Amino acid sequence: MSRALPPAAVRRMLPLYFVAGTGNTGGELALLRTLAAALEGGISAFQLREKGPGALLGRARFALALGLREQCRRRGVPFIVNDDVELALAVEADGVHVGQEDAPAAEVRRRLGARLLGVSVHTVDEARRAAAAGADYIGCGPMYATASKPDARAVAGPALVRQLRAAGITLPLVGIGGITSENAASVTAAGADGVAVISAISGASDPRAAAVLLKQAAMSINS
Ligand code: TZP
Ligand code: MG
Repeated sequence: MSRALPPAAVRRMLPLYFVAGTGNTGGELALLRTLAAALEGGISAFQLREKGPGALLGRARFALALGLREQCRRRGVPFIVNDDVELALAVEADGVHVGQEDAPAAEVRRRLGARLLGVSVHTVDEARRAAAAGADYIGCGPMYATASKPDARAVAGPALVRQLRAAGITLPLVGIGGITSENAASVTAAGADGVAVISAISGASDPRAAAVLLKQAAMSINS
């Protein structure tokens, strides 16, 4: 098993992790623009999550990923691809994020080599298995009610983060689901290294300003 980076370096990528696809912004151009603004606002990682009705496929998906990866690379921010290991390898992404229903984490770890591997978890047991499979970080949620994931599980709240930490899970960790600048500090106060958001940035009228506020809120505890 070859993890990409020491945990301390991964933690530094997690304070504000922006997740989005064209379905969240209303198209490719809007996604590229939103990412540019979010990068200016200080996001620390970006995940392309291109799924759901109308998701781009094939060459259009590849071209979009390349454009987004280029923007991230210019800023020195990791570019992660949701689920699609082939796409991640094709565009030389910095990593892949998988859920419990996707390809097994250990198999993805082998295919990725030293790229970053993130795994979504909902229980202590899933977190232990993600660690054993070689995950570099875990995402857990939903922290709060979300409209961005139709099949989201029941709200677990920051209590889930506390439960994972109390059980000895030391992996770098982000909370996700319904996070805003109002509640982000509760997630990091519970023991998360950062927050992952879709709509708080993709749905903001000023995504740059939204990112600035979210990062301040998330880091008010860990800094
Ligand atoms: N996984 C758990 S909740 C969620 C995902 C991808 C959606 C997060 O979106 P938002 O808009 O930040 O609630
Ligand atoms: Mg998935």
